[in-house]
Amino acid sequence: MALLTPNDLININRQLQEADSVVQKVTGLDIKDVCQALYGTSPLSEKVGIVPVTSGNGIIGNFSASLHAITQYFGFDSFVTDMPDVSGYYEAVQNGAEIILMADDHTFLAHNIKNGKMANNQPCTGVIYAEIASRYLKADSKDVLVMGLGKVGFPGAAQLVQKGFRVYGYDPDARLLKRAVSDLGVIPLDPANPKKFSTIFEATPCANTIPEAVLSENCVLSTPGIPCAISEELRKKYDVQLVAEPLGIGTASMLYSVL
Ligand code: NAD
Ligand code: 2YH
Repeated sequence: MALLTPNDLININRQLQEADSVVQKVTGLDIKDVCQALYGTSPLSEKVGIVPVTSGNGIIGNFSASLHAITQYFGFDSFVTDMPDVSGYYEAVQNGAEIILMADDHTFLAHNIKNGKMANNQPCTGVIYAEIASRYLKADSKDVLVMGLGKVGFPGAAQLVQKGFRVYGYDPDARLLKRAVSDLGVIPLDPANPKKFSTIFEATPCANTIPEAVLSENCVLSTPGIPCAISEELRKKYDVQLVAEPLGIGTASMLYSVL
């Protein structure tokens, strides 16, 4: 399980603003609009309690502060509890939190304690990055490439299939590739015989996962994967529209999904 680092989260507001500009350029919508279209909800200053969690590898510097900045950016009335863990949860509810945000090393959840809805970061991240890719205004076809079919990639691939895209996929884990083929009808990408795509969704924890042979000029690469799936050199060479941000877009998807 890849954990975020404090470095990933430096200047989260600027990272989110830059990602929002690319999303607008690619889809004509900002991140809030995409979330609203996806879930049919919009925030009404709901109170969000952010609870630091010490278990496992412990508190990640900048994590709770970044969630605070992100929730404010999307129009929530949020606060970080002074206490972590169970005491923090108690403090959040005592102080009127309607939605709890908290993460350990394995699960990052949003729980709306008013309506009972709960969201997990991994599928919510996959779904929104895939949705952004699916809305590329200059896409040249309904073909889309999904690299990585794990906990984030599989739900993203499912979203694209459900929207009527022809989804090509690749994962070096043969079991995961087979599941995507049998459950979703994904077409396995033959690495020995690649084709070019104008729309790519990537969700792996590895760098340089996108071979040059699949890139077309001005294609969209929508990727939550950390580190980045493409080198700066290739990004520039193909003028790739890169949607990549470490925490905010996925968190927005979680929050809108529980409203
Ligand atoms: P996962 O381990 O469940 O899945 C990753 C998959 O990538 C694996 O199945 C692996 O076999 C595959 N893979 C590895 N190398 C590959 C390659 N060269 N080509 C194609 N597939 C390859 O991980 P996950 O939970 O799905 O997370 C994926 C990435 O997304 C991680 O880097 C994680 O940190 C990141 N993430 C980011 C956000 C965000 O908000 N930006 C949110 C959640 C997860
Ligand atoms: O980064 C993570 C894990 N990768 C789980 C998220 C799933 N994409 N967890 C964050 C841990 C935060 C820490 N416990 C804190 O500061 O509260």
